[in-house]
Amino acid sequence: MQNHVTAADASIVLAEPRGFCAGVDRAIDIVERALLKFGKPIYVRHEIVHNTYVVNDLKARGAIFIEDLDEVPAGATLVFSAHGVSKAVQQEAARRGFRIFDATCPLVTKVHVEVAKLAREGYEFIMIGHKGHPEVEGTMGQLDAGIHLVEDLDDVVRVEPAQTDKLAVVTQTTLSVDDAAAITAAVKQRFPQIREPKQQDICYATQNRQDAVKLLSSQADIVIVVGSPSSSNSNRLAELARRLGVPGYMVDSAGDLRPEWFEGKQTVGLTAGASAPEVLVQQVVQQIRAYGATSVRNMDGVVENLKFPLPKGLKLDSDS
Ligand code: 0CM
Ligand code: SF4
Repeated sequence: MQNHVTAADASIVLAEPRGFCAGVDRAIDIVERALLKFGKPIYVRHEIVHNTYVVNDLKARGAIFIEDLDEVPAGATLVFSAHGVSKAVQQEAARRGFRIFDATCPLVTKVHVEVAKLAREGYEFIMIGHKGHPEVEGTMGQLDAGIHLVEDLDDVVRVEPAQTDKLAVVTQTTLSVDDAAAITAAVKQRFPQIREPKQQDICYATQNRQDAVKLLSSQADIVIVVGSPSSSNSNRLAELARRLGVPGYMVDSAGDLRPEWFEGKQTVGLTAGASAPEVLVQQVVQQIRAYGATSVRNMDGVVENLKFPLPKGLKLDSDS
């Protein structure tokens, strides 16, 4: 027991909301139900959500995570991850005759639908997002051409659409709300006629977790974010705390915590990305208690009640 690393009577403040969002709940539920209904193995294209614990748990229960459809045998059951897939992947999977369940978050699908609809009307797109992220590949891959990625303000200066009469902007769902607003403003300055979505593409879960970290950072001497390195939305939370002048660290599990981070700290803020399970948050709480924190309280925050319906074909006998 490493007592009194923190200040005497240090407290832990838990952000609200934190952790699983409706899209992650649904995606994990789809893999679990597929395992129960069809038996193992169930193939999953890409990590179902970007979390090491979730992926390892499903692996142990018979899920096989792949990146390339060549790795999936004929006749297999295949789940697309919450981040979505390109049209090419969708079509190739259908061509190969797999039994497919699409765990793409409905809020990502909404962006895909908007892109396809406006493209039919002759629009080109500026997409704000992180290069190489599977959601960006999936959304850009809704079209063969005419969708241009910008990652930062420099890219906005460089981007060259073929025409500017019919131009629309779309974003990845899990960006920094503030960065996305600044990049969108620059895009609008360069292309004043550009069409914006009615509602921003950044999802409610990303927005709410960032709002909560802003509040948490005003109360805490350090902010810990539970999340895996590949998780965009989790990274944005730790980055936000640091931008607000509070030391912010992301940990995949309690084992990543370092006692020296907590030396003399009075208030420890704790949150979790949309793909990080609460069990890991509780293990982190236990470890910070072992460093000397004596109390835990929940911040006030937005209550999330959203629940997305499952795709057809996954009803279980145990469902009432
Ligand atoms: O997009 P991001 O990297 O944040 O994904 P995640 O799996 O960590 O979070 C849930 C989602 C989506 C889409
Ligand atoms: Fe959907 Fe947002 Fe959750 Fe991603 S973070 S799964 S877009 S609700």
